[in-house]
Amino acid sequence: MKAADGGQGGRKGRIVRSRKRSEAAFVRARASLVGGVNSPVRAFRGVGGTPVFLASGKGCRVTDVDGNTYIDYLASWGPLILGHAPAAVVAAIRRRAGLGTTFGAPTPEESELAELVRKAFPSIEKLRFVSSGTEATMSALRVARGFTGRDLVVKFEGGYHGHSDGLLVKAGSGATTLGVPDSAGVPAAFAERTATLPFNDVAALDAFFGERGSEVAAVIVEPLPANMGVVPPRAGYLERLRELTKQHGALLVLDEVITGFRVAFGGAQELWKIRPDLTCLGKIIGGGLPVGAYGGRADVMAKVAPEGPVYQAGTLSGNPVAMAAGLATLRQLRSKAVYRRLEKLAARLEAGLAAAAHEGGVPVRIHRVGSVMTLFFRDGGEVVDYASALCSDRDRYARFFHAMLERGVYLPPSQFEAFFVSTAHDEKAIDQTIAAAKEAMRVAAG
Ligand code: KE4
Repeated sequence: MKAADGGQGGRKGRIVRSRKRSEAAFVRARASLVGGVNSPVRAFRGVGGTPVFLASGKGCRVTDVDGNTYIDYLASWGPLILGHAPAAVVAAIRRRAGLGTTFGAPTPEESELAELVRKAFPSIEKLRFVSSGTEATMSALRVARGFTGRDLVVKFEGGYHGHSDGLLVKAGSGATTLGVPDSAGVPAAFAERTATLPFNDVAALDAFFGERGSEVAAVIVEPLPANMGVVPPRAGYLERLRELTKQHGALLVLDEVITGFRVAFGGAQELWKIRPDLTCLGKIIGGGLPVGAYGGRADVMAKVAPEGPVYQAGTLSGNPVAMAAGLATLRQLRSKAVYRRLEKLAARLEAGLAAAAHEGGVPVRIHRVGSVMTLFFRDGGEVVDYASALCSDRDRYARFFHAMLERGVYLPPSQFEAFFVSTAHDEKAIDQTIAAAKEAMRVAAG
């Protein structure tokens, strides 16, 4: 996609000087790293232009290799609910690393973090730490298949659960069908074990379960989808999903990799009172280091090796330094005041962005739950699922993204991701963001 001209358009308020070092760093990176990045979405393909190479972060701000500073709403795609390099987390990492970084043997910190997770998520009776959200969801579905003896898994269009083969699937023709691979290298046989339904469509759920409910091992769902942009579930939708899975002996797997400890200390299941059979966690629980987790009903998790026949393992699972970072992070989230603060700041940002769009005559839809939100450049019509999210104006988002970047605000480089507010943001940073948005909306209007 060619670079958007957002940064070149409206010049007012631009503060970013040059990004020559990022450009040089990108040339160098591409010589060794595929696409110059270690995860595709970082390559700015969704917005065009050269990715910004970052040098450091502190609080709610990051600084790039050219010395430009930005107010950060990417938050590393979600983990940094306390902002960058929070003192207590850095101290915990330093202290633990000095005692040895990994043993491949059990350490007490793993039990400490597991107990904290279980306190926040009463549905998690037993769990296992892994090193990414992908590992968590992949393992949870293997356990669900092992426990039920069934093969079929259901996911939703626009739902993203990491890059394991069985989950890189999109619906074939029609909205309810056997999946076809969404990536080269995924055998059709794998994809055929995954059905894909449209999100927020109860009729589609009822029809599918009416026909094939007895074959379903598990349904995996982001209770608050954030990988098609943030699309809240309609009232009663998750409850119906819970009823149908129970009725047909299928397991309900909530993928709370983003929402866990984000929308509430106990995630979306606390907010919306849904008790799943299994939960997948990641991002925040590692406090910025690689941690994922899956867990839930003790009778289901008893299937996992070494207790049961479902194998799952990992050299760095439960890594003591990552456990220390996770513990230091979650300990700071235990007070309700933290979530009230996040709500206040995020509501201020939402209102300011809506006002900026209105002032600029730009139609938008803003979806927000707590400190996670998406600003859809959607002209008319609701965004209730993947199909309607795809109707958003990606070029307009790209112009807005670059105009904000030029004004010192770092947003996710894709219309179909989420902004995150952290406890390190304050009213001043939010108001600076809104001032930049007022100008960027004029650029976005094109
Ligand atoms: P990881 O394997 O990237 O740790 O987690 C996969 C995953 C699982 N479930 C949900 C709901 C997720 O959002 C993710 C990963 N999120 C993406 C961005 N939304 C990570 C960014 C990237 O791929 O670089």
